[in-house]
Amino acid sequence: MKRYNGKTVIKRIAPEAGRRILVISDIHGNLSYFEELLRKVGFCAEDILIIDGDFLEKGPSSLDTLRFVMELSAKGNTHAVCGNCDGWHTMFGMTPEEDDETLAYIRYRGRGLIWDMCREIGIDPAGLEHFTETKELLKEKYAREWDFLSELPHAIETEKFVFAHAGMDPALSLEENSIEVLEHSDALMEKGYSFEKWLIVGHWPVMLYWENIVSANPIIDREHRIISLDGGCVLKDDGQLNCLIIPDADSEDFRFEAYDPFPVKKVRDPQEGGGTSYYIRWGDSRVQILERGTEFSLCRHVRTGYTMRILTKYLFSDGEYTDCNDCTDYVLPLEKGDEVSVVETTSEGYFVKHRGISGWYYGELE
Ligand SMILES: [Mn+2]
Repeated sequence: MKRYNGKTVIKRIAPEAGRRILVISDIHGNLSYFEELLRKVGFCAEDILIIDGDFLEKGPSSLDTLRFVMELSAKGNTHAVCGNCDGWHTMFGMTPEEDDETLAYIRYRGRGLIWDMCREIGIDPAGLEHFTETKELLKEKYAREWDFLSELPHAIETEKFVFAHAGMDPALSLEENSIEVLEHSDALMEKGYSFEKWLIVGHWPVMLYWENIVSANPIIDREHRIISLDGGCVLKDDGQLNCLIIPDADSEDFRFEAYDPFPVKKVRDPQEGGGTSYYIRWGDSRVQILERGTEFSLCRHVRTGYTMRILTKYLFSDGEYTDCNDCTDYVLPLEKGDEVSVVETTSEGYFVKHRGISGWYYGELE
């Protein structure tokens, strides 16, 4: 694959003092989350908006999201960087054999930019045998979109900040970093890197950095000057879309807002919470079912031996092995009157989020 060939492109901007810089990453075709979040932060013409990559794929409306990002960018105060899910223009440099691989990938995903484009012009990707001819047709029909994607920088730099989708190697200058490192470094915060300028990334859902609890809030690491933003919107059942708010081009007084679509309710009974808990997550989600029930099943996490009751609908099996969606048995400490957003309502209790942290609540809601 030639996905990451080519020269690293850096865009430099100099935001004027007094303007907010808003940063959102990993929208993943979830246009409604994006629009709601912009409303929530009061996005306006005075703000600078950085879209920190991966605005496409996985969610329901990639093409509409792309068009909205293009529309915002045309106004001059929005700047997008390319993420590993956005660079579809690179498919035009590929061979017919590679096109078949692309088609297999598109089919495996079942949704995304290419599906949206094909559907719009009346083609069903599921009915295609080869992709090359369709690819050429898409090239012609969507010239504006390809131009926009191919012109996206791989990072944006200001005097104080670097915005890249996934990571950076601090031993190299920004230009010397490869496109692959900028767009596709996994688990950046586990590498032990420190940066001179603040590095602001998405890509790796922030909850994956936690051990026993699930927090979707941005992680601000002042010692190493890294901010990690991806709240797992779409990818996690309890995910959210985060917006980092930098109040001024020079400020380190970071704040954030988040949007998720879950109904907000008030806690009626206080709950102490805490205790032993574990977070079973993507990439390490193999479990053994000890006792299968219709609503919950008692499971043992294979790697750690930790046992947890998991919603049966979160379990999936390939016949041989069973895995599960991300889940935790963490019990949230809550006060009467606390606002929580309700992710799951079960016969035993509610799986809720309180200030971005997910867990169980066993009392009544107002
Ligand atoms: Mn990504």
